[in-house]
Amino acid sequence: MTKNSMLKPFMMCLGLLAGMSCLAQNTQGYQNPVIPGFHPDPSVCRAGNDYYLVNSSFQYFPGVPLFHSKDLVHWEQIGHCLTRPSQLPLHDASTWGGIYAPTIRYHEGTFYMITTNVSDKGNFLVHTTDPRGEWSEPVWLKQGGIDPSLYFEGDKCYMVSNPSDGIFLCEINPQTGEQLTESKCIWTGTGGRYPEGPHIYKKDGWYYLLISEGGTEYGHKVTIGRSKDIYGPYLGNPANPILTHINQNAQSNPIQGTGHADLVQDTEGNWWLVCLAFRHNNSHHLLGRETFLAPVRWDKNAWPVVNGDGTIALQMDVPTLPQQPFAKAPVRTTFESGKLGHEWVYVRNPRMENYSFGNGKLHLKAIPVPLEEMSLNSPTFVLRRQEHTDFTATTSLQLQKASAGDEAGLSVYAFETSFYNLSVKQLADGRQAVCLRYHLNAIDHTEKEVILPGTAEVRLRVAGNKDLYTFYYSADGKDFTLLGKADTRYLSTETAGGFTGAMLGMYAVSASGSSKAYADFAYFDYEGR
Ligand code: 6LW
Repeated sequence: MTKNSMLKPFMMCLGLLAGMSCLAQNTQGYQNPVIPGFHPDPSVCRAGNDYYLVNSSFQYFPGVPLFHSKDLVHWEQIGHCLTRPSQLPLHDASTWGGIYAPTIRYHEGTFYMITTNVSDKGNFLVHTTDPRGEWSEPVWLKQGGIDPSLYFEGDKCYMVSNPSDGIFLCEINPQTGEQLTESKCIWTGTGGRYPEGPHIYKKDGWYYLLISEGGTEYGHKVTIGRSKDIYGPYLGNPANPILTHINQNAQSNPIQGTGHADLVQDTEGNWWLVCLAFRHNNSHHLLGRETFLAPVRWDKNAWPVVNGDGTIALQMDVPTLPQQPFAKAPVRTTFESGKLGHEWVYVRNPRMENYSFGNGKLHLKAIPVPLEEMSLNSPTFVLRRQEHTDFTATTSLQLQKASAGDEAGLSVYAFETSFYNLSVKQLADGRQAVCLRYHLNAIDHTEKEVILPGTAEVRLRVAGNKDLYTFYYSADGKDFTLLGKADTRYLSTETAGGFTGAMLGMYAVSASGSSKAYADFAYFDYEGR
């Protein structure tokens, strides 16, 4: 055997490996959901090489989380569109109120976000030239309904929404909000209930109108019509729905409720769709509606085809843009910087005087607004989304200057009617106890109350899996003691209801208005698996 012939199999092997790595680059694949946890009603736009995405936010403040991506697969939250009470009065909004589906569009250097505040004056838009900065004051719009969207063509700006059982179109002035033409019904869809979530696109001389039908539960689907005239008539795609998990081909898919979609063309000319869906466990879903991504084949003059057969998967083995992931979020939130990251929100409009920072801690003033209060009031409560089915969250707090009945702790919260609270509570005799309470509609149950050895700092922990939340505490900072377990399904959308999803938060509640109680939280750890 010559030296060359000995080297040949080695070289072939190298060649094969190189080929494989080249294949791997073109077929990188990705994991759905691309934005996990309560992130419904996604809308996406492209500005140059950058992509921006928004979600609905209901009763939470700030409103409309805003994400940025370079590859449509990895998303980083860069802020919120609605950061001031003047943009987002939440009155007595609960999970069914506040901010419904938004749309984001980029036109000639300006970003527009249009949405509905169902607890206030309805439809409005805000705009900015710097999406990482402040957005404008609301520009209020006359055309009603939910799910407003914008379509720009030349110097014209069109608005669509669903004021009644159909999609209505009008022309507006996006600077003043003035409605320039009469609202006209342009499509009612294919007969599914709740035709909503409309978006208009223009391609190959056709106006395409993408909508959702069937409602946001298991019957959800995405349909599309097209017309040569923006005012219609729109002809439905004979292959509608273009995305749904309602049929046999997705009956055992862990993803259900696919709908409420938006389309975007990437820098390489390929089309993609973002949509909402949920991941269920035995027909219960806990994390709310999440944001998913699917590739779209959209040939000239043809109808768009979503991921081949109109279904999506958790593991998507499809080519993507060159992937540009962001650094993983740290497990620990500390409070030294004196401000909270973009993942933290409040229920309704927070009373900021009840939140402060000192000695590296988050200082929460206990006020007599319990988490179950459904009113204009905002409890002292700061929350983040539960983004993983399996997770652990831990915080460390000290309740101080408390009167009998005052408490502070860690909440696993669906909304006012449904939460589990793990707290440190002040007793009448001056001692403190750690307490596990279930609040599930008419059921209000204290599962366990354990007297603490003193009034020093206490660590509280909740660990979640698909079936159970398990609650622990530690009075010595070393060993954790099991306090109790609770079924996840009571906080699920199917049981608790709601448009949102499970949240984890730190709170402080006083039993009376005269208390001087407060709690200092040293950190908050969230570790998803
Ligand atoms: C949203 C509507 C919907 O406005 O649910 O699933 C409503 N789609 O389009 C609330 O998210």
